[in-house]
Amino acid sequence: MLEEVVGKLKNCSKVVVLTGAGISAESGVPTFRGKEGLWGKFKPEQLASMDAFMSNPKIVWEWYNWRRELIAKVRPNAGHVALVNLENMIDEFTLVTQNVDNLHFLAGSKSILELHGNIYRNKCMDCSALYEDEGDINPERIPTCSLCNGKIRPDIVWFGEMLDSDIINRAFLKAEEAELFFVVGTSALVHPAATLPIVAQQHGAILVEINVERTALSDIVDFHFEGKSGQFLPKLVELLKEQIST
Ligand code: BV8
Ligand code: ZN
Repeated sequence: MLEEVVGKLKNCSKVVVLTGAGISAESGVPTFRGKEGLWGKFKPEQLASMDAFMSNPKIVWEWYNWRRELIAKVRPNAGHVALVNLENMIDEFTLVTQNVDNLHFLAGSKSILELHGNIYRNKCMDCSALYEDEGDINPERIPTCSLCNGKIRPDIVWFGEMLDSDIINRAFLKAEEAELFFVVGTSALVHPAATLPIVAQQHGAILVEINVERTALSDIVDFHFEGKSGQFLPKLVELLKEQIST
């Protein structure tokens, strides 16, 4: 199965990889919907939504500060690094991530489309002005925007919020052009991200899923590999290197 995928991959020039929280799990970042997942303790609506921020900005900032501290202590894992190596071997490679943990950037990936924002970026909740160097926010004294006095919030896409139109449009364009589309470490439950692999397949892409369990996509993908991305992706890249050198 893997040889078959790599045999196709070596003849592809347009490859897209969509990642979710699963690719960061082996770095120690909790996923959202797993047993010990983030959503286990909290309800997404309670924390990752504008209503939550409007009604209780303090608890929302406490949650994001807690996640920032946790993520600051972890490093990219072999799965992130394998995607950097893959990017250097493919003519037109696009990494689309749902993750906000900045680990793909830290690993060295270049062409990243961050669909749901970035946990280290802040913005004004009213005029969206960016406050990148704000550092950690004190939940007791949330700063306000110097332009419009709006409260500063994480630059993350919450439930019910539109994604950045330029980013999501580019992601769909790349999905439509893709010859091979990998879906790595995502439960494929959140839209519009989870629509990307479907659009790719509708436009002729081969769909390859890498996950430790079956997901909402598993019945329609062309190849489903059960395994940890940190173990599987390096193997795939090694095999591709061998096949390209022969
Ligand atoms: C929007 C920010 C337009 C918070 C997040 C139908 C169509 C369109 C929209 C909707 C729809 N139905 C409902 C909606 C609305 C909603 C949605 O999709 N809801 C879902 C839950 C049904 N979508 C939205 O609200 C989006 N906006 O649609 O705008 C609009 C606007 C107004 C009105 C209507 C429409 C906004 C979505 C963004 C939400 N924000 N995060 C934060 O992060 O702080 S989403 C959240 O889930 C995370 O960001 C995460 O990225 C995302 C997806 O989760 P996963 O990454 O997949 O993580 P999960 O834990 O679920 O799964 C991990 C997987 O990894 C598992 O499969 C596991 O088996 C696997 N795994 C674990 N370890 C490993 C592994 N795999 C490999 N190796 C391992 N080692
Ligand atoms: Zn403002």
